[in-house]
This record gives sequence, structure tokens and C-alpha cells, in this order.
Amino acid sequence: MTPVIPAEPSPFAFAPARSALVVIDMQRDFLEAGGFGESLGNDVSLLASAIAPCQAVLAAARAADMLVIHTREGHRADLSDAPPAKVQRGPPGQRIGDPGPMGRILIRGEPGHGIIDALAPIAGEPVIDKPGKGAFYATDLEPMLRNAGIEALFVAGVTTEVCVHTTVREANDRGFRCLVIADACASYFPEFHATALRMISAQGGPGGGIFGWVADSTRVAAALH
Ligand code: C5J
Repeated sequence: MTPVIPAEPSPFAFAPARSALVVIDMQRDFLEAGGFGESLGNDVSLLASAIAPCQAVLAAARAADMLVIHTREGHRADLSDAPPAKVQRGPPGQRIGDPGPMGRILIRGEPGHGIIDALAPIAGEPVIDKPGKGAFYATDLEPMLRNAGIEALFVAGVTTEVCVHTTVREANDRGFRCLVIADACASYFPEFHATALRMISAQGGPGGGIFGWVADSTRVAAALH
């Protein structure tokens, strides 16, 4: 029987074999002190609420043998893939590439760039390194999903209105149906989180909202069991 998740704005039916869980940027650089998120003046503790829900949906997706993909935002050590406009953001000394307590900020291979231990990928789970906010931009995510026959994405991670939203928008334009897992996402700005979720399911009907569907981790995990 096709699982159906009670969701906003309408029930979300999906085939686990044609669905993937995409966990966006649950990296030390965003969640822990001394990384990129904090360098931009944010209170990184606000993202902690997403960790346990991400663990719950990861466990359920793994148990259901669903494709799980992780992403990391970050740049080459020589910054050749980092637009100057992005590098120049934040106070001098705390910009992308600058040394910080977790290594060079938002640079691939540095400790801060890594996914937090609580959500570490397991063997066989692809990790997409992305230079931008969207997980499709300048990555091989799209062929990976198409080659695996994926048509629906469950999206979790941080931050809701930035990398989660950008990825969902990119996925929409490529024809993927997206369900955003509300409590498995978080933002430095709780009001942006709430509004970003409303934007996903707005203007909706039986076929979902303008960008897709929204449901909590408990509902997603229950449907996968
Ligand atoms: C940001 C992200 N906020 N992962 N990145 O710059 O949302």
C-alpha cells in the first residue's frame, strides 16, 4: 500500500523506493560556536532543535531502505569557487576562509565543515559538497536522483529560509515533489522559519502547495515504519 502522510496543505502519498531524504548542511559551521553561522552574528543555539527530529527521520529512512543524501556547504581551500560577494560578507577576520576555532571557516575538509557527530552519514550515504545555497547548483545531485529513479524528496536541515528553501525551489523547477519536515529544519530567525514553512504549503490544493508539502518528523517517521 502506498504510504500517505497527513501534511499541509494536503495528504502526501509517496513510494519509499522512489523517494529520498535530503539532509541539508547540518554542519558544525552552522550549528556550533566559531563557525560561519556565528561569524555572521547569529545565535547558533537556535538550530539545535532540529537535531533530534533529523535523527528520528534518518533512523526511519534507513530502516525503510530509503535513499539518504547529506549536503555540506563549503568551498575549496583556494576559494576559487567562492564568489567575492559571498567572501566579503561578515566582519574581516571572520569571513569564509579565515581561521577560526574549528579551522578555516566554511572550507572543505576543515573540522567546522563536517557534519555534526549526531547526524554523521553512514557507509553508502552520498554527501554532496555544494558551493552555493541550493543543493542542485554546481553539484551532481540531479543526475544522482534521476539515476536512482527518485521523484519525491523529504527535506530537512538548516537553515529553513536559506539552503532548505533554495534547494526546494530548485527541486520544484526540476519536477521533484518535496515534503519539508518542519521540526527537522531550523533558522537563526524563528519568524523566518515559520514564514518559510508557510511559503512552501501556500496557494495549495490536493496536489500540494506552491513549493510542496510540510509535515512534522513524527508523521514522516510513522509513515516509514
Ligand atoms: C546559510 C545554509 N544560511 N545552510 N546556509 O548561509 O542555510
